[in-house]
Amino acid sequence: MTQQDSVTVAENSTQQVDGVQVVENAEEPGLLESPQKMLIRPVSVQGVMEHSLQHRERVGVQDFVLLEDYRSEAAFIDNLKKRFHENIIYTYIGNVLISVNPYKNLPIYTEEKTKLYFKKAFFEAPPHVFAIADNAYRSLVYEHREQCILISGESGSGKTEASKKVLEYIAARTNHLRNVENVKDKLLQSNPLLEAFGNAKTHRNDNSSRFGKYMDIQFNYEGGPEGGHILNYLLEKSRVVSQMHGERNFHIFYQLLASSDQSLMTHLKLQGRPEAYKYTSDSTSHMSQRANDQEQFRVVQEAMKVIEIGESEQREIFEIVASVLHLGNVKFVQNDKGYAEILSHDANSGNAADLLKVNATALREALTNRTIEARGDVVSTPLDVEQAQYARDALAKAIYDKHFSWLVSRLNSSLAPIEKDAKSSVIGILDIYGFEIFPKNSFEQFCINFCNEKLQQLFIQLTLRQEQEEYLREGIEWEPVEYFNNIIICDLIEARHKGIISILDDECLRPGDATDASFLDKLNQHLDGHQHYKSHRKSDTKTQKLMGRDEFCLVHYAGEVTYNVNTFLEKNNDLLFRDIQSLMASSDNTIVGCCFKDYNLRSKKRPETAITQFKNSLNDLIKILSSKEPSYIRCIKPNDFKAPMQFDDKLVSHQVKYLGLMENLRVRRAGFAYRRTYEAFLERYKCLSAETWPNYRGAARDGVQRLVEALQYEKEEYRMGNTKIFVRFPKTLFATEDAFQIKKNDIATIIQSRWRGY
Ligand code: AD9
Ligand code: MG
Repeated sequence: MTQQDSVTVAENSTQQVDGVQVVENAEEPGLLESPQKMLIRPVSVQGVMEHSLQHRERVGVQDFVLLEDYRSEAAFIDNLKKRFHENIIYTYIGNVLISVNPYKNLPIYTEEKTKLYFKKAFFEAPPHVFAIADNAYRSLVYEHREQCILISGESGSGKTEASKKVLEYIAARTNHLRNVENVKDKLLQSNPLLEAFGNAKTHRNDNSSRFGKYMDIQFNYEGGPEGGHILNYLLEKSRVVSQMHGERNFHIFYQLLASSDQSLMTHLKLQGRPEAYKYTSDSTSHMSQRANDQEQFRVVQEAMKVIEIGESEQREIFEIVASVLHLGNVKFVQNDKGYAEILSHDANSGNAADLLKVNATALREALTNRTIEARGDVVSTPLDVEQAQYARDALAKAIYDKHFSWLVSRLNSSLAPIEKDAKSSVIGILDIYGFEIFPKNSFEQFCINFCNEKLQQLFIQLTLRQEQEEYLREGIEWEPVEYFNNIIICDLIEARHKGIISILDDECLRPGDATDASFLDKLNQHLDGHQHYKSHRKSDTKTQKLMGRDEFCLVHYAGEVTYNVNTFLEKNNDLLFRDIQSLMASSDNTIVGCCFKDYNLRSKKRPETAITQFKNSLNDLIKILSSKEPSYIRCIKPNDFKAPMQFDDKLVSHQVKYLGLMENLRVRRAGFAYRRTYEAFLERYKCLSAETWPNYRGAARDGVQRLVEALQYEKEEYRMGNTKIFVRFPKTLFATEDAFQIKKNDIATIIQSRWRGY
């Protein structure tokens, strides 16, 4: 920030950059900029006062703890909206960053802005994702505390963009260090690669991540990045075989089809048009995106090179992607016995088999028959057309899903540090799906919302813990805060015997006539009466009247969600017929072989259900996160139209609720609204007392004590901690700030007079 900016608020200006309209945002100073710096451009007393008050009127407060009416959601939203319209998308709640998606390029990530955050204390510069990144980096390097940055928010709110900014900031921050370029390149290039395979265009986001991602950046003792590790969660594999109208399959299918590499296309037996393939034919918008897909394919190939995925591996990856497209086109006809058959001239199954490097006849057999072992006898039963289609789609999903996990592990082996430093430490970044409430919610939403309950639980524990620890460290008496603890909902879902997951697993493992309906019956039997569970049987509230007989409702911390139980059992069982599994395990495509090799035909033990696997990986994640110091970025989507400058109050209010922001603010404000180190507080306000200005040489704590006495703070308004002053009410701070603005101007006028030679 220039010195001029720090006194005056820049007017908005519009300019063109690379054909994109960018709007210069109104600058706001950090709350703790040094007064000397602010003296440079004197303005009239009236002007300064107006600036100070007007500034707050116009752009709101940069930390919600400074809101006078902190319990009012309307005031909260009003503050967000004011800032949003001034192109200020970041605001704090203490050390939590709230980010509102601007849906346009703002010049706030330039090299100059990046440098503004280098080695800055949290409140020395305006709220920014870079401040979060810098704070985490400094705590890691100088205080040796492992960090994690948790990013949450609904689809399209800007989580992935924020996670990329964190990574880019860290790359820029470590520019001066030796031998890190290669690692940084790999870390940065992992994004376009994973996005190609794991992201898709949805109604809510043109580049929606369809998987959860936790990435560790590993640092050596010098603070240089030395490697990384990625954990992936629950890829939305159903997208491989069908998408909602107007949405797309994963980007890579279209990118590959748009490739201009003719020899590759011939090798993959692809015709080059998404409409020709069942799995990619639903989307209506591919023509306009073809050029972009073509360009992105080059980006993906480039990323693969950086990650050191060689040509033969690349070829195998594309063979898998192409095989899925061919599989989708495999057609079944009903033979005279009523069973499914693949016509002999159907080239699709042959193409798929060739690319998957399995025997073509064996593939046809596996797609139309099912082998069952019953009391020691192995019996092969033919499938009807519907069953065969199900088997084909299940295979396509399994291949894509397993190959995606393989890709992540391949990335990990490339990102693994060459020489792991014994003292290496990590910053983790979590970019995971936000809470989902759709008109119709299924198994996937159940998993995602369960994940969000767990993260909310962690958030509550850690925020309260941090707050409590700070009070303890500072020797200030802890004032207990009342809050809603969602552990009751986590238990409802995952408790060992009567939890929803265990009831679901019991039904999935029960031999005989278990169905989605019998699962729902069990839920109602065991959970009716629980304060967070509602069955369709009781219809005393508005929501329940709308509930169908195949639905149940959970009262999540974020609100009520009604789930439809259809396909819960099937999705949780996630079965692939054994013939298909063993065939894939025999593949000569090394990746396919590797993906299915764990399948053990002899094993009597059932594989874990989908939800149990997810629950276990989630609990592992919570353990990882709990061991680190967290920072939070809460992302908000301002409208449903992917449009700039539109702020939909109702939509935002909904997100403020389900991100638990009011609760967060209440906890943060329960004690003291504002706290700063004695040094920082004194540095800014020392001019307000004759005892500390112009020269003060004593201890900072004593200086602050004299200052607050001079300012006539009441006893109830503040506490003196070991290293910080705690101010209870925003109005106390604002009065001090206003006094400071006036004083600063007085001094400026005096200096100005001297310059003029008076
Ligand atoms: V999802 O849950 O993966 O569907 P995200 O990750 O929350 O979702 P994403 O980061 O992909 O959303 O942002 C959606 C789009 O909003 C981006 O493609 C950008 O076009 C736009 N966006 C998000 N953040 C910013 C920003 N800070 N500046 C400009 C932004 N545009
Ligand atoms: Mg995303």
